[in-house]
Amino acid sequence: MLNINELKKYPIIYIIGHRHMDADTVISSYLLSKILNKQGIKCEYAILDKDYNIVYGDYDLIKDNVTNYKPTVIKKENINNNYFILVDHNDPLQSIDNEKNVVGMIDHHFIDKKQPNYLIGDYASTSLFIYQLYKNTYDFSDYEKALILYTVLSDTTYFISSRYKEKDDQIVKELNEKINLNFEVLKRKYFKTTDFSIDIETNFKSNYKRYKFDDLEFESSFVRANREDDKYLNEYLEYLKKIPQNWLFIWYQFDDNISNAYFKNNNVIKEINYDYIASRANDVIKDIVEIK
Ligand SMILES: [Mn+2]
Repeated sequence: MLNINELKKYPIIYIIGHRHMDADTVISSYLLSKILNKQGIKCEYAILDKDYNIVYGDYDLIKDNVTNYKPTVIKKENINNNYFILVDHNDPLQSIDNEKNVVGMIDHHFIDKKQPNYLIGDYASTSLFIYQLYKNTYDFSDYEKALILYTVLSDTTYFISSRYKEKDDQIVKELNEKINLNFEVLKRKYFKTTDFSIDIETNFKSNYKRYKFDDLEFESSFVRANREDDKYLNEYLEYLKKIPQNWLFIWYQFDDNISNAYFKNNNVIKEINYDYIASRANDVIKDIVEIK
């Protein structure tokens, strides 16, 4: 758990997820602020005034189910005067772009550095990790338990991704014991592949993140395709060839459950193929850091 006495020193702390928000970023920031408020820490869940849009794939899931989401909006020019806890990412590059005002972190992505008050858990979603950390000290409501289950559905693409492990499945069963969400119904309603009628510039940047590991810096995005969308793959690879920066692009295809990762580094593109839906954070990024 985060060190409460340490955090009580600050007049107010803003809890913030990554840019281009998904369900886990939205819900983790919301939940952690409720939990820490109960423990006597003054904090609010927040977003920045720029680039804090919700990703296409999670838009309806969030709009329909996170009914009371009203984050505090922090202006970019006020970042330096405030303190932050990062959730669902561990590199300030993906949010406030300022390391020294970070006073805590809870995340589930690959990290190459360790610090006190930085909690990194090997769980399917950050919200699931938060539940595991605080379930004995905080009384999660049924509404909050449902929110946590949505984050798992989103972060594991409805339990298909390699990110979803036996340990996660146990906790999911525990969370769903009483509320009985029907995951099949939710998948039919909310699981969306990429809309390939939209222009390539927009789609190519969907699920965008920036990464930096030592001297290796790159941007990344992915699309979700059906088998019949595979005809567009070449167009996307041509686009990847043309952009100047280092880039990791992943083509997920959900009829055959395969992942094709294309990593462009110093203008050389390397391809890694997976015969499963490979988690960007936990499989692909690790492989890339090794092969670079
Ligand atoms: Mn997440």
